[in-house]
Amino acid sequence: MDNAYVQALRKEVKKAFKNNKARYWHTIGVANTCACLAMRYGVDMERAFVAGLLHDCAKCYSDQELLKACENYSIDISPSENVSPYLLHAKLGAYYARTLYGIDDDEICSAIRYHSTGRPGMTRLEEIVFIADYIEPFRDKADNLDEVRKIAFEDITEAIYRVTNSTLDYLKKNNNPIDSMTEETCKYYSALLKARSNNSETEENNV
Ligand code: DGI
Ligand code: FE
Ligand code: FE
Repeated sequence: MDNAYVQALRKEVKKAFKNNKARYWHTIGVANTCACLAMRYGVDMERAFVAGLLHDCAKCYSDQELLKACENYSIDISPSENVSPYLLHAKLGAYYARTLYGIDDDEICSAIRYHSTGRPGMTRLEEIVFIADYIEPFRDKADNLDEVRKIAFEDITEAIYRVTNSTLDYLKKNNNPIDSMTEETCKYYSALLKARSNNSETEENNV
C-alpha cells in the first residue's frame, strides 16, 4: 500500500460520494483521524487510512436497498438490523470493500464490519476506526466529544468504553433497539478497565 494507491482509492470514494458531499467530508475526517491514531498507537498508517476511507462505503443506500443487497449477497441480518437496517451499512460496507474496492486485508474488512457496534476484543486497527468515526473533526453531535477526543489519544480503551456507554444511553433515551454487539462491546471494555484498575491496586499494595 503506497501513497499512489491511497490517493487513487480516495478519488474512487470521492466519485462514489459525488451526491453526498457531507458524507465525503466525514469520510476524509475519519481517514485522517485514523492515520493520526495509527501514528499514536503504532499501527500501519496507510492501512488505517484505507479502512477509514471505506468504512461508510455502503452508507448511501436506503433501508430497503440495504436489506435487499444483504439478502442478495447472503449477508446475515440480525433481529436488531431488521428493525434498524441502517446498521447493515457496516456489514455491506465490508463486503463492498472486498468486492468493489479489491481490499483483501481481513483486518481492514473487519474494522469496517464492526465500525458501528464495535465488538469485544477488537484489534488496535478496529479500535482506531471505531473511535475515529466518533471523534473526526466534522462530527458535532455528541455532548462528550471534546472529552473523548482528548482521551482517544491518551487511552483508547477508556475512549471506547465512554463511546459505547454514551451510545447505549442515547439509544435507550430514544427507545431505539439495541444490537447485542453494542452491549457486549460496552461490557467487555468496562471489564477491561476494571481489571486494569484492580491490577494496579494490587501492584501498589505489593510495594
Ligand atoms: O455511519 P455513521 O453515521 O458515520 O456512524 P455509525 O456507523 O457509527 O452509525 C452511527 C449510529 O449507529 C448512531 O446513531 C448510533 C447507532 N448505533 C450504534 N449501535 C447501535 C446503533 N443503533 C441501534 N439501533 N442499535 C445499536 O446497537
Ligand atoms: Fe457508519
Ligand atoms: Fe462513519
